[in-house]
Amino acid sequence: MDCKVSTNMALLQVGPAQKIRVIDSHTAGEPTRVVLDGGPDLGSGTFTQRRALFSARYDHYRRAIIQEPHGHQAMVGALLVEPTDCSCLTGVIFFNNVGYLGMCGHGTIGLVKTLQYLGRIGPGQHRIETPVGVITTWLDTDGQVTVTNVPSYRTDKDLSIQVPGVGTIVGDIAWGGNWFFITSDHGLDLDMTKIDELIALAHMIRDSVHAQGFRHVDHIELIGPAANPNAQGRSFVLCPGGAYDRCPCGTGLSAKLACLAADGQLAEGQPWIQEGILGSCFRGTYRWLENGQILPSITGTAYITAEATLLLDQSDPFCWGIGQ
Ligand code: PYC
Repeated sequence: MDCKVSTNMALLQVGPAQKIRVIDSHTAGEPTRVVLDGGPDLGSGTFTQRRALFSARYDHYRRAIIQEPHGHQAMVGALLVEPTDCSCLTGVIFFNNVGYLGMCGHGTIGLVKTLQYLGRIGPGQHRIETPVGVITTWLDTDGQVTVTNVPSYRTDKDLSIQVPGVGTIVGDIAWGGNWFFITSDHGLDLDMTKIDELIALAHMIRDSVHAQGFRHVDHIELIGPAANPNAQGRSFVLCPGGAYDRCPCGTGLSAKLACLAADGQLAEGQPWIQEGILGSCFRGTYRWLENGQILPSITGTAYITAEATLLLDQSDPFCWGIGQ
């Protein structure tokens, strides 16, 4: 069969496909897929109701958009929805290979750059509604995006977690838009050459954190020294679906800032530059709120990598994704 014939046959086969239009980007190495058209209609309820509806009735869209063969484990999806707060440019619900996120720092940076790429926004301030609150973004003329996140705080300090086969690991639990167990007490180098060990250890820590009653913790953040002399720390973050965050994790950095602030190790307004496992950096600062929580701001940038139309051919047994 010559190439021309097989190409034509492929075109014939995709005729009845359902289409989902997306823009892909990466923020410091971590991918985001913004859904422009063809996603589920979640109605006009509260964000909690809409996220619950997404999960209960339209979870197959999440799987089709993020899982193989259209996506991959590390990708975070961003479904644009009408905001309920009219001061917001848009609402967004973030999702990944296993479920739904409260907030996503790198995803927000990717979303802002995507909206700029589409010509929908220019430099300046843009508010965005998420299921965990309204965030404020600032798109700079140099392409950097600063995300002023939801209020962040630490709930537990110096928790001793018994990890079978490893020993006791001491760390904190903090909220930065998602829940994190954060520890420097892991004994590993945060280096890509150790990625398999890091993933394995973080999984064991997460199982033990859950077994000790902290089931709400969905991300594990290991902290270590930075390689870059301009950075103050380096992180490795295990995401809920088992992928490691390629970037320094915006919500993880927010949670880390809450711990640094509570320990008096970082003053209000002072920058904390955190590297991720690839060596790419986010810059974080915070200000105190009257209730003792902090308001973190995270700065980074993103690059557009694709404009695509996902084709969901209903005769393809994997068109709604591989996996749960
Ligand atoms: O940047 O907040 C973040 C994030 C969460 C999960 C992956 N990245």
